Amino acid sequence: MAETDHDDVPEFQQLQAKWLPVWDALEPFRTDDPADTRPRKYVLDMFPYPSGDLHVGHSEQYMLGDFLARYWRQRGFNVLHPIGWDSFGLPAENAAIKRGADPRQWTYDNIAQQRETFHRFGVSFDWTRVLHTSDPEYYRWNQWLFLQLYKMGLAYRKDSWVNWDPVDQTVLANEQVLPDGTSERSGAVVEKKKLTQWYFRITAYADRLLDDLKQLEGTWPAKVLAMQRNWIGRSNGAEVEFRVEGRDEPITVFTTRPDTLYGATFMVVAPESDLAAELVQGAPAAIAEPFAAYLSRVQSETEVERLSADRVKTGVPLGRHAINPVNGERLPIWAADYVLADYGTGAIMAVPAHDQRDLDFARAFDLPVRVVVDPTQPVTGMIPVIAPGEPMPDAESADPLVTGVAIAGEGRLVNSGPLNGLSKANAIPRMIKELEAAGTGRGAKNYRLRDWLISRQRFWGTPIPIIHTADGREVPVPEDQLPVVLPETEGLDLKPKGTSPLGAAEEWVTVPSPIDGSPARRDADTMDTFVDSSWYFLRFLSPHDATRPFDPTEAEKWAPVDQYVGGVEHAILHLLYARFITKVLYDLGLVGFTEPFSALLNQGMVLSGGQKMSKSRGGVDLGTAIDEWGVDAIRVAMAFAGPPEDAINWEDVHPTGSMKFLARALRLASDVTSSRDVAWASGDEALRRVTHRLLADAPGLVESFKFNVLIARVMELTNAARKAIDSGPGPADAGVREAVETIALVLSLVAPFTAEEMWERLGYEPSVVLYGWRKADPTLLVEESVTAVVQVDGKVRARLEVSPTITADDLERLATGNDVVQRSVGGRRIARVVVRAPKVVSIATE
Ligand code: ANZ
Repeated sequence: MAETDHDDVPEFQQLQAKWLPVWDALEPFRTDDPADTRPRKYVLDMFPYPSGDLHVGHSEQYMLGDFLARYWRQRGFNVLHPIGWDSFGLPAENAAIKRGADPRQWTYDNIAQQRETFHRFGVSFDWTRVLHTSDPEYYRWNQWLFLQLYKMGLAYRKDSWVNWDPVDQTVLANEQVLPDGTSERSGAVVEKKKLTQWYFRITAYADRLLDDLKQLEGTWPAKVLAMQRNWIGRSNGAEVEFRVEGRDEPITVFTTRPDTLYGATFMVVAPESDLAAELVQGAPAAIAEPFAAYLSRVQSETEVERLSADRVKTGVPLGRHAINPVNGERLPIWAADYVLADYGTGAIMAVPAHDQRDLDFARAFDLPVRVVVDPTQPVTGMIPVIAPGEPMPDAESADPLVTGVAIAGEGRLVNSGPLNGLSKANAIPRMIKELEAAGTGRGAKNYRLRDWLISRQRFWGTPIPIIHTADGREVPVPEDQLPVVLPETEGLDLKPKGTSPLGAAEEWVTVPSPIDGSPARRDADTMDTFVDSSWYFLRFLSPHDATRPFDPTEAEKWAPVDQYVGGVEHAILHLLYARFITKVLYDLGLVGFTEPFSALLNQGMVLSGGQKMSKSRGGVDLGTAIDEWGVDAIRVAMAFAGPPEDAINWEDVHPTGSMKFLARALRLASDVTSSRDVAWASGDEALRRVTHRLLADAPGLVESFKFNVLIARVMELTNAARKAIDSGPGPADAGVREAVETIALVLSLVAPFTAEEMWERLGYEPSVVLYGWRKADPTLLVEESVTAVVQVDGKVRARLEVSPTITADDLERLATGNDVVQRSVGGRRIARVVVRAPKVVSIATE
């Protein structure tokens, strides 16, 4: 083995060149042996998008998945650890447009490059299961999935206001619009457009998506569970019907506060709703014109702007009135942008005394405010807001009209007929009961979650398997005619223009109707790529099955995924969609579980100069880093930089230090002189203790993802073994061999090339990954003692042998009771004792 001239750093490049072909020939990571009876684990990394080559920021995730896959393999499991590419999507298409090339070319060139880099990086993938979502053999099953949802009534088309990205010229799912109203993809300010689009009815699964999160508590990051909960956003309340003068149908509103119904003083509808349009129909110009002007202004606003609490309220009256069902009062109906068309029913009862936005609106337009919950009347069982002895605030100081602050809190009902005197909590169910009895309302739940908009007006995606007949019917493509394969791009203009480029592929788009053969047209839209990634974990189980999306027997064996690894940027979208589709597959009887990913690890980001590493900001290319430091040094240095959930700065990653450490570990393996048959369970005891403590602790460290601590412990053992060889029992000692073998076995999780080389030098056959984990000997785990120093007035007076886990109280008692210590204190009084268990006791006298 050649070594460079500084610090014995070996040529790790040579190790890579030596071992990669050995692994390729041995294929120790394949999982397709039907006779394999080991228990199974499925470790999955979120599959990559092929946007150019990998940088070291990407490598963190795949490295962590690899540590875990290698660990479970050593623990005796048959571990499935597959890789594939999420290879449809806009960047390929945009790059292709820029260069006038085919998106296929760009995509598959990048995949080849990433694949090569993953292979070099020594990730233990089962390379026989590679899939690409842009292959017809994959996306035909997206189309199949679409047809199943269609049959179940879960895929449908409707006209609605959608998020429009004016740069990419395509619609976006709500989830793809950032809180500031810009597109997650292009950064453009998202507009609203009314279009006919395909949706998946994910809202039908809202309760299950929410309730099943309980299954994931403790194994998914709490933050991700909270984000899923918020996104689904279930509110409990009631629907209330208000009769409208001059209209047959009532207006239904959703409210979380039915107890405040007596305080409703006006109603508001979303300006862009069909209801608003209908209510102004035939209105005089004095109403219709301001309304039209207001509507066009609202259409350019983002949802976030509209909902912002501290915004000046705007709106226009519609000249119509509704009747409050509980007291018959006439309520004027307004249109205002703070009410959204697609939340609840798109109409609200406004209760300005108790809702801040309603109050702001009432104050702006001089509408009445009526308090119906009195906060000065304490509610039994509630901690009183007014301290005893303090004067009760007079009604005036709580009047929202005076203070400008709505009363959202507890209190007793007033001005509310039969509800008077009740607490808010009691008044809500009571009001619901009354509404139900009168037939003017009912208890209801509402969700923030919207149906999933899945159609896109772009080329590089899965064609939607629907045919539109000349007489306006939509006919599903018969399943035996799948896949509907994308046409060639030759002569096709891919530039975004608001309609799908596929619509211009005349030969492709024109087909005979499956019903009667008359001329018809294919649906020209393609699917959101989140459809592709919503079920890919199942396709890995039988990736080349030409007869079905996945083999249910294989799914039973392997799924759900035991450990999923990926970025927190997918905390909402991807995970929610995969959870939804899994439940649909469950309902179809195709899988026997309802959650796809039993455990989730979110790796932290790799930052460079304090910013997320990316190509454009000069991210460090993984291939180049491998050339410079070698695979193992990068893996060790990244893992050592901190807990995997935390962000790490590339500036704190020191592969050169890791190279030196790995060189030292490797040198140990060359130095061991005892033969392979030397008995474990003998040899230098101090060293054996260090070895066995590592063996005992490593599983816990790995399973709680503390790879940084694990590496520190391997370093500790490496130092101890070096000392034993150089100045202890020497290289022939059985304890030395045991220590070095343990280093190789544990290192094989993080530094597979070094570990493999060590293993060979220790006299074994490749591959180290085929050797099992070793058990710690419990007799070597018994605690040792540590030396505690006792000082009196700054001078060391005694040394005590104590347990490393001794408590401060016990140690103080031992120290002050010690003869020598008592003698040196003499007759003086002890002023202060400072204890730092288990190492120091410091006594000060007066
Ligand atoms: C009367 C009321 C009185 C309300 C009160 C609140 C407090 P969450 O919790 O988010 O579900 N709302 C209903 N539909 C709306 C829409 N399309 N756009 C804007 N706001 C809408 O909020 C439910 C509450 O938000 C509902 O309860 C309604 O106002 C408002 F003291 O009704 B409430």
